[in-house]
Amino acid sequence: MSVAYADIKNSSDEDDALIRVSSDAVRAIEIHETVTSGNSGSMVEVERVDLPAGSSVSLKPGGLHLMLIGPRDDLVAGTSIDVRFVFESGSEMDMRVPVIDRADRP
Ligand SMILES: [Cu+2]
Repeated sequence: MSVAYADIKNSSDEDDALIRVSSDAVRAIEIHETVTSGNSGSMVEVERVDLPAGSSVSLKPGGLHLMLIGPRDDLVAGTSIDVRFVFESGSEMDMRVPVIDRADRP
């Protein structure tokens, strides 16, 4: 399982939310959040990431991340994939994000 991170900014003056992420390079992408309790960490899928007007959110190790499900064979750490972010407002954003192998550890 591979993981990817990105910084997402809502530069409009309307509240928005990230609701879907996809890429031709993988079968599916889930938005996960790493939840740490005590010494152990686990991941939960999140349905949406709220983006109030003018705010930004960083997908980073130990927090929100993109879980790449069913990657192509040649998808390895160190490469990048084109990812489409779809927002509640209907807007879409294409971004090239680096792939990190098994970085879902908390
Ligand atoms: Cu995950």
